[in-house]
Amino acid sequence: IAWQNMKHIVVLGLGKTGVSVLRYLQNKKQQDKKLANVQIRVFDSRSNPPGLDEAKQILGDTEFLNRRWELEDTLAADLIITSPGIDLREEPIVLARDANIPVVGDVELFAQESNLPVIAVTGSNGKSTVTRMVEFIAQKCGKNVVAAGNIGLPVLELLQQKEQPDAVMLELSSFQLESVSSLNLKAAALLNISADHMDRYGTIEEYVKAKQRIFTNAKTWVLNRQQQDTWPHPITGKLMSFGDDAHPQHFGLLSGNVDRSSGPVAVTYRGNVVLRADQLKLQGIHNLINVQAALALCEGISIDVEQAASAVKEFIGLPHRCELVSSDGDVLWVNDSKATNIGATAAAVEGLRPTVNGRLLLIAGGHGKGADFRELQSTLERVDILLTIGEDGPRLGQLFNGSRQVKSLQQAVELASSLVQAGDMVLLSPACASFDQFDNFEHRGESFRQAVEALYVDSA
Ligand code: UMA
Ligand code: ADP
Repeated sequence: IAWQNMKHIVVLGLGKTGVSVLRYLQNKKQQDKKLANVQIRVFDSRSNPPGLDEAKQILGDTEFLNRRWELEDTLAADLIITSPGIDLREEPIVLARDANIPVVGDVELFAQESNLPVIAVTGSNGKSTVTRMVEFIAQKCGKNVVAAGNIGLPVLELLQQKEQPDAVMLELSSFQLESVSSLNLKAAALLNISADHMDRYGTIEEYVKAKQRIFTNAKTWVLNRQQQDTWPHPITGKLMSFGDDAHPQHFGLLSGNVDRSSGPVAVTYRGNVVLRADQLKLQGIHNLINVQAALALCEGISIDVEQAASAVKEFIGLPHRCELVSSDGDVLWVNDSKATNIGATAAAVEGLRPTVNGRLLLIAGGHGKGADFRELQSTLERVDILLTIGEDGPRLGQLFNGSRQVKSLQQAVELASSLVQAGDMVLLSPACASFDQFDNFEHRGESFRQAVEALYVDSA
């Protein structure tokens, strides 16, 4: 970024990212006199933008415009910094790019301004789990590694802190990766691809391409053997793959029997067992996959694999991801509210089904983000009862004989409780975003937990 020639900077979007960008720019202006006269304008089109109160405290001489940005706004800039929620295909942004005005996100800005060692993960599902897992392992192994990015802490905030970490573990969304080009990574992982955010991408190929940008300047490439069609070509870094099978050089899983029917029993590295599945506090094959990716990333910042494998045993996972919220009445109630796409729900059903003695009752539906639910067909065959909620519930229900649409999540829980018996599992794994009925996935998960708790309070 050519700061010395800078006169006008335009920041698009307030929110968490916009606030972190403003803070960074204001500090930079204070530290570098040559930037004192740079004019910063921040735009947000929503009537009550999320970070406004915080932003007001740091605005300084920044101009805040509570309106949609037009072409003349973007063309007047020497640098445009966008929030991930903003679609780069918008005309004022496309035309500014055509006019050679640099358009960057907060992650690209961080990449150009920081020398910290960084490792990163992307994928449709499991990013946050792997991010927190790596942070947990590293801390247990005596390294101060901080998680940032899509996980909720905008990465520029790290540069404001006095004490710098040993390394940064970045969770990156496809939105963030769209504008990243110079991020140097010690190791980068692409966990998996399943259709998501199809309202923002024309084709699945475009979505995959955005994700693959994570490898642009990465030393070690951590890739999923079960999805080789998503691998970038050519592979120019050191390949370290993971998967649900055994592998002599890379990470892998060991099965309990030869035909693999009993499922995996251990994680292996270069053919040697480093961790037994029953030593983990996490459930499901997808988490054995996540562990492999986390170990590979840790190796990228020189954390010994054996030591990391020992540390991960204590990791308890994140709330709202296949989280057991109650086993009262011998019925298992599992909150997987974070399953906002088909891939996550498929992983939950496939991963949990073998652990259920009785029937599996699934509660799903919400805002489908343009997804083609037919991809869930084979997963739904493993479900015994389907209750649907939300605006796309009926579309999902069409795929399942005898499914029942209910108005609210609370009603779904009440109906479920009248249908289940000891040994059954009720799984909330919506395969949809939550905005149609809730503030966010946490709100949805909490509502589920409360409705379940109320059942047993009432019956006590
Ligand atoms: N805005 C407009 N006009 C628009 C769109 C947005 O003015 O057309 C404004 C919004 O009013 C908002 C601002 O732009 O004030 C910024 O919005 P944002 O959606 O980019 O949100 P942030 O608060 O900056 O949060 C973002 C990520 N959000 C998205 O990518 C949508 C957060 O990921 C991330 O934690 C945060 O940066 C810190 O890096 C959330 C997310 O949902 C968890 N991510 C998606 C996902 O995981 O599926 C990708
Ligand atoms: P992300 O940050 O990518 O959204 P999370 O770790 O928050 O990922 O998990 C999101 C959802 O995906 C949860 O429902 C979780 O159970 C499921 N999940 C976690 N890891 C995987 C994986 N490796 N493959 C498929 N689904 C997964």
